Amino acid sequence: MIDNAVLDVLSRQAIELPSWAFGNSGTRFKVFATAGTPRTVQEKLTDAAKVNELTGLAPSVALHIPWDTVDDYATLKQHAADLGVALGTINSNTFQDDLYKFGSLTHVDVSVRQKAIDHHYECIEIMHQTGSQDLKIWLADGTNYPGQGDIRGRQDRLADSLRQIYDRLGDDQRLVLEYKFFEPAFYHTDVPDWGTSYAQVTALGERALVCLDTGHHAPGTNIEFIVAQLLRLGKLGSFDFNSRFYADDDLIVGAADPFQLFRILYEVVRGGALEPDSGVAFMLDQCHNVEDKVPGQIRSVLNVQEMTARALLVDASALTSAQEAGDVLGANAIVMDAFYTDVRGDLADWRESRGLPRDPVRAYAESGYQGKIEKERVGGQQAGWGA
Ligand code: AOS
Ligand code: ZN
Ligand code: ZN
Repeated sequence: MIDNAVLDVLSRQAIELPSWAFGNSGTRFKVFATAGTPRTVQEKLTDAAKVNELTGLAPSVALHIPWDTVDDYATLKQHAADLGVALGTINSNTFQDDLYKFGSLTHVDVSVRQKAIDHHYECIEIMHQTGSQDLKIWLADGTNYPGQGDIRGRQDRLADSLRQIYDRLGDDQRLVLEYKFFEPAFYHTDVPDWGTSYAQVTALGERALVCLDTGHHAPGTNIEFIVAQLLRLGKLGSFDFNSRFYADDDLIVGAADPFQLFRILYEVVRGGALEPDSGVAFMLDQCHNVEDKVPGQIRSVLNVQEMTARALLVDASALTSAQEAGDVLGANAIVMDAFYTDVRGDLADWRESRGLPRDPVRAYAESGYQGKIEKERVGGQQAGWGA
């Protein structure tokens, strides 16, 4: 069913894991402590490496600063390499200090804004030491009430702050700007949608791109259209994959709506974004509040792989013919045939042929790893405070 051309593409697929997925998480009502939770960034990397070992899909780990702050990033980089993974995207954080109550890169107070800019300079310095390519910026900036802030003035200050950060990047480094239409600000956010992110990054230059978090859209939004448009414009820098049922709940990607994930990945395939030189980075941005974290991450990368395989099964030339002939039902059937194809058996065979477990989730359960970390690690951390 799955031919070698599809397997060839799948063999190059890489999905970056977020270090914070391995920490304890929850909601504002309760953060559940889970046995075996990493106590240090090094232990988060160990867990991430386990996911990669069992799936062959997750060769890098995104860090969050200051959550993953260490004294010596060169040693951390080596530690990751020894585990068989690389350090990936550096995520800045201007959303948890009192200082940033009324904004960070958009703040009216020059000294607060400078602190936020300086934090990004620090992140860029870390990127030089870790060898990371991308600086990912997600801002909690926004307001809760009409009139609270000057929406337009905030855009201008954001543009100026981003300019200063962008100009500090090394030649091989990129900036990706994530958008989110609400939360924690409830009236307006300063980067609410792909259009705002696109406008801001386009003003900066070639190495500034949009980050699309699949959980950051209003219900009913056609996310695959945004993917198609950003790819068409050459401005899709990265994905934060997760699922949402109602809002930004960072659930396992593909859990809420596998068909939506398929449609997104179809546009990824259609837009050439799986090609090695496409410049599109694929990351998870998830939390595991009630399920075990390592198998949660394994399930997640497998979901992406499975839907990528199905998207690759769409018969592109037949689809074009049907579209050009105005064959509405025929065209739709071609897409649905691919979506309904169960690729799990083929993928299991393929994994086995590459020395990977047929069923990585089961292999993890049988490995004894969970019991070992539960015994060894006492007092694991909440996602976030790693330092
Ligand atoms: C926040 O909603 C965003 O998705 C960010 O990517 C954030 O940095 C990440 O969730 C870690 O807190
Ligand atoms: Zn995100
Ligand atoms: Zn989010």
